[in-house]
Amino acid sequence: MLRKVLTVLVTLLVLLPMPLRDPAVAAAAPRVTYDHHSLMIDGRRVVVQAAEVHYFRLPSPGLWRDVLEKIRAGGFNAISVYFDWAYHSPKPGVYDFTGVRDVDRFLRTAERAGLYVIARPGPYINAETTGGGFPGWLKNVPGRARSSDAGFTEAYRDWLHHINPIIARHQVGHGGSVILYNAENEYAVSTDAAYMQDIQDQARADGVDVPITTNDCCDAGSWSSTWAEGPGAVQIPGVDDYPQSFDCANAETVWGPWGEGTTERLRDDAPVFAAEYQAGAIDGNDAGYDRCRELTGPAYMKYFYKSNLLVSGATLFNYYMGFGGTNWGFLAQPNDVYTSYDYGAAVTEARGLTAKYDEFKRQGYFLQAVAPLAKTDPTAAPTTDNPAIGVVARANPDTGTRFALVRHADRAATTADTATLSWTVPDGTYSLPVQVKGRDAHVLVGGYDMGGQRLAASSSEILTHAFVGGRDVAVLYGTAGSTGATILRYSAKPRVTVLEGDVRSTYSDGNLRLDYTHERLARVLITGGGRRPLLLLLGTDETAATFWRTGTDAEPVLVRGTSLVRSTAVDGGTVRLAADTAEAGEVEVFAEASRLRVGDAEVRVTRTPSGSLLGRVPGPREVRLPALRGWRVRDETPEATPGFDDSSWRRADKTTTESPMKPPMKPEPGPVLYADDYGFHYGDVWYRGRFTATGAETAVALNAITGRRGRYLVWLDGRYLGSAAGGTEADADAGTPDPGPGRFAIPAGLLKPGRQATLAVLVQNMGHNDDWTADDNRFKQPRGLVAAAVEGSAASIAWKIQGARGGEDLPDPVRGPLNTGGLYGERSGWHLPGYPDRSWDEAGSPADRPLAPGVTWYRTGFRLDLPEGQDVSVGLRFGGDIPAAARVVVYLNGWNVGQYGGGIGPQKEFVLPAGLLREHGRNTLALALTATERASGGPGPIGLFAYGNVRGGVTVPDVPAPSYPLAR
Ligand code: IPT
Repeated sequence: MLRKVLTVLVTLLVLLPMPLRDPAVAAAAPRVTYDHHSLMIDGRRVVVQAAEVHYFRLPSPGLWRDVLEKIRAGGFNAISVYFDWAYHSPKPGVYDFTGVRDVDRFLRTAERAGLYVIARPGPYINAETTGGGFPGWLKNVPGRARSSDAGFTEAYRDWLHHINPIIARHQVGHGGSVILYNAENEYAVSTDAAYMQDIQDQARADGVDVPITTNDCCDAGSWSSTWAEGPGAVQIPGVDDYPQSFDCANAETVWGPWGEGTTERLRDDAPVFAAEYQAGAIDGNDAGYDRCRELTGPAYMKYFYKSNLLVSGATLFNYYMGFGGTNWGFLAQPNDVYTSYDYGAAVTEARGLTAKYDEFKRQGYFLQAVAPLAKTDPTAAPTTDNPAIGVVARANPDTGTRFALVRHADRAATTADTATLSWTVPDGTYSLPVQVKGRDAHVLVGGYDMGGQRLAASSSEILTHAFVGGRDVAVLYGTAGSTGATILRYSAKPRVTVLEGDVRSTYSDGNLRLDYTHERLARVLITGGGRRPLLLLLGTDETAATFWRTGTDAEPVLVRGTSLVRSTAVDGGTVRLAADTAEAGEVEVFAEASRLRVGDAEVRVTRTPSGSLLGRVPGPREVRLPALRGWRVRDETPEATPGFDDSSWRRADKTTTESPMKPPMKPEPGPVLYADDYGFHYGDVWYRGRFTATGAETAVALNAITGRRGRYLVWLDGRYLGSAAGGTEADADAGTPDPGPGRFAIPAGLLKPGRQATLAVLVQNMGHNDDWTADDNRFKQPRGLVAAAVEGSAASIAWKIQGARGGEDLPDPVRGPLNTGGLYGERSGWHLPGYPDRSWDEAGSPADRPLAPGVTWYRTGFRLDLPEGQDVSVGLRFGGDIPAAARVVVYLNGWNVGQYGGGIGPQKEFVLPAGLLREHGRNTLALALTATERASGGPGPIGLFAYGNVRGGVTVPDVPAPSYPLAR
């Protein structure tokens, strides 16, 4: 308590002198508060339903709006966002928050889409991003990362003082929608309380005034609970939970191997917070993300999410991921992911909506519509006459509203079971038929003031309800084919008109009981009985998902049909929908209006017996994408030839390093060859080593650490000696490089006595290890050559190194630090639009051009003019099977949008995001292909395709970026 008072005082002292701060605002009561049950915004309880979204995985600010509107329409009222330090900082002290890094714009877009924000600036974020969000240059900073060591402290404070003010000005109460600030990430692994406290102190000093949270790992119970009142403790600790594991390859059999998935309460004075709840998976086994989507599909979501809601009483949820996006450039952390970070999420990497999206919508709409959920305590459960069906219940202590979770008692059960529940709610005791078909779960509501109605109890679930057109409209649903009953209270017998479907009604003692089977969509109009009219829509899971609830509380709109309703506005009797349609079909609108416009078009409507407007909307026009022709080709790899001029390269002569792994080089103690020590942090790096030959040399023994799936290629005096796999994370733990040195025999007669010999080595860098364990042995594990010797020689080798052009001084800050590595073509701008490739050879197609060791570039252009008012999500597809020897980096208009290759992962399709892709204009595609062997058959057929095509979408401006030549 004392600490809290002090913190408040310190915060006020820090805040008061700031001239820009409106004193009225600074003095105002906090807009975001909380108690045991929930967060409160302006005193109003909210259930926070957040989807994790990473702006850095969608390098097109115009598309941020598309994705965030989809998230909002899918029943979320919030997003959770990591801010990736490495993405913004190429060099100590240098930060960029413009263009695709404009987080101000991202936060503004979220606010406009109606989404609250949980801000997670780390400094450590994990997130399968290179270095877990730590910039490459941090590997050169002394002091253990994720601790209060001095060097690290100075570095992370600088990051926080750049990112915090941006977050602070987007807080609720300051013109934005940030409601929570997440300090660090799963800091359970370490116990440096001073570090955890300092992150929070820095945030407060930078004007962060919303509650501070953190996400504790897995089965919490670590420092944030044990230090509940000590230094480092946060206000609202949260817990991460991934109960379904990441075993995408066994999607059909896996069922909760990592636990029950119920969120632990860590503090009595704060709500239960599911800080990261599994909503997809990384694809460590290369099963493909569609399998991850199956693993974490609707059955899992129903069972685990609904169980968690009712068992833990959590009112803060963040689902990881809502939209995964792309590890474009060299953003991927090497050990768990490849280019796509689709994650099997509800919204795909190509921005498509899935069955998981439908389930989120069903659950999210419910959470938004039924306010008493924000404050519940455990209560006696209804009794069941079938022990196979287990029931758990909660009640709102103020309203008496009851919630009952109905699911199999044995969570592994896959049978279909029915039961009759006897449920005592404030209105009486009711008997309800329930059915659980396989791995499913239902949340039933009783004793609820549903708009102007009184819902005594129902065996159907509530999707949403709204007061529109002078009556309540409620959408309830249940498993197709299951029986349902709904009991509503009246002071006198109401008039019941069944407009559609088969619904029987009986009335006695104030109870109107409706009995039905859930099928298609039944419609019942109930009038009189002492209440305003009610239109009850009784559907199935499937028909419920065809509804969209938009508008404001004062002016709600309910829509059935179209593929997505982004927003609605009612004015002068006309309702306007911003909607996407994937195909022609019906649209039905419940609104205070008589005319309908969808996008720019007037839609002819008729008034239905339900009082709604019914019309038809067209689908999108068909789109034909051009074939990729006119390829030009050029081999590079001049670095391998002995005469290559490397005079401008950096001499690799350092003898000390911050890496815990010290180089075993001869002569002792150096040199250090680690790429990061020379400012080359991302992509490929070249080495050239010179020594005087005797002719007695027998082999070159090298080792390189690249991260998983990396390789290195070796030439001696221009002769290709071969390649080897680079070491991986495993060795950092074991202390010895793995898989061990690559040994390359020197062909007899290649080296002449007394003559200078030149080694040339190209090392891939697949990204930096994360720092999940807060262990510098892991995070500061080097990249590049770590051991080099010539067997049979006593001569010392003079090394030079070359990586991405400019190193930490970016020649292309627009595309940023992660876009290119040190290939000759990358350094020379061959990836850029406007590069003069006319002198290159005409290749026909790269598809089956034979491979030779080294790097070959292909370039072509194509023109697009996609239909206006349509959203065509375009991808690049590699057909056939690429030889294991080949790897391709794909550049679209100069942006590195993917890495393709047999050994990298299962991915064959790459998203070409609008904004980077000129939808109306000329595009340049460049491929940098590295081969480790001769092979016939190239990367296979390459073509454009559409992941999806809808009428609607948002306008996506082209992302401005420089063409060839770069200014510096
Ligand atoms: C959790 C991390 O907090 C998050 O950043 C991400 O890496 C996620 O895992 C996996 O995608 S860590 C949890 C699995 C222990």
